Amino acid sequence: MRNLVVDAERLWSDLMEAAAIGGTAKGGVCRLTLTDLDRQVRDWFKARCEALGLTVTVDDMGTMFARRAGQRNDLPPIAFGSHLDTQPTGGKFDGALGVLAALEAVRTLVEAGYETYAPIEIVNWTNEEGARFAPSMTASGVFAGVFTRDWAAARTDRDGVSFGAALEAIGYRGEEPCGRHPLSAFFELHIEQGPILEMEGKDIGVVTGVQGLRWYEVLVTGQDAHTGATPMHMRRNALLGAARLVDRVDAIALAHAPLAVGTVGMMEVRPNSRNVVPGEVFLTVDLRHPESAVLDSMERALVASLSEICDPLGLRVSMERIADAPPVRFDPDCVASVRAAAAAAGYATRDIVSGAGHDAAYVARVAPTAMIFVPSRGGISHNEAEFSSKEQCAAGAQVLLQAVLDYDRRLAERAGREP
Ligand code: HGY
Ligand code: MN
Ligand code: MN
Repeated sequence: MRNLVVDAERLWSDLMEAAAIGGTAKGGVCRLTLTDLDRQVRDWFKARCEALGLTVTVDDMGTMFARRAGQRNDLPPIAFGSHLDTQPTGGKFDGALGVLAALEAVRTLVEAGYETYAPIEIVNWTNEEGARFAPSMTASGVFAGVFTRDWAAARTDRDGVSFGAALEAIGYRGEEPCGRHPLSAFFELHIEQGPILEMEGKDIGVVTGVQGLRWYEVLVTGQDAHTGATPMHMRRNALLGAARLVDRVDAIALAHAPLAVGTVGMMEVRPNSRNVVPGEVFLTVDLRHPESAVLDSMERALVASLSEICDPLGLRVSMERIADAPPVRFDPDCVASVRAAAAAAGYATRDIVSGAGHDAAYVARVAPTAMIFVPSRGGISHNEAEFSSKEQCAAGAQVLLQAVLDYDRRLAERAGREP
């Protein structure tokens, strides 16, 4: 591709401007999905796309597509993007880098007057994080047929607000049925969110796949009781059971070392009063591993632990699996485009399987897909201290641009080769 180079300063300025929408005192970002802050960043992003002459459409899960025409507009677009929602104590780069690097790539093409063969589209997927509405990657999951739209729209946050109501409230429920939007390919640039690239001194991660993840919701039920007047042997302490479950999830992951991870990230203790023995606890479990068979083994151990721990304590316990995203291998042609783009730019690379979940993991079910990683300082993410440098962000954006153009060239050549 002729010398098309993204503008590092412009990208960084966009990243910092977006980070100010929901910016926190500690330098992070709290911009939960479908809140007014999400609406503000969506409006900001839409205005920037339209200023570039892009056509912005929204589907009925709120996912945004910003389109630039190519030579063959009868072809499905090559899409690239990520998400603009964050964790409650999120960073400036998780998700935003992938969306804004795509914006910068399109700006570079517009300035150069470069017309792609296929149309291209920047995508902002709704609710990648799953922090407010579980599970994560909801919109890309509906897009890929993993969840039905009605099931997703009915998911509620911990205050009982539904996804559908929140989407209406911010004015981003589009007309297009989610999933009726064929893509020629999808590329996602993301921060690694782990320590490997930095430890090995690599500039770019050529992401070959994503590990599997399963999310569960657990309810432990005992009996509210007086902390002073209730003898120990008469208690049905839901929090004691929950605490032992937290420890057991950790033990299950360690028993499937070295690649397994297991976490209880959310817990609600009721009535949460200092002098009441807790009668009910809600908690979440997040299990991950690159192999489905190991996830099955971890799940079996988790299921067995419920009665093992709760029965002796006189507790009732129920568990629901609310997400099961199997391990994903990305499309070889898309991965080859990423590799070629990184090599052309002279970056040091290594192949890597993503520890974190991403929209690309679901999109890969319906379109050829690949991802690009840049290093995270100290491997820290889902943390207000999350950081990648201006140069690292620009390197990722450059590879993203060139990977899309490489894939676009392959599409054109394939068309040229066909009778
Ligand atoms: O959970 C994840 O891996 C992603 O950050 N949503
Ligand atoms: Mn992310
Ligand atoms: Mn995240």
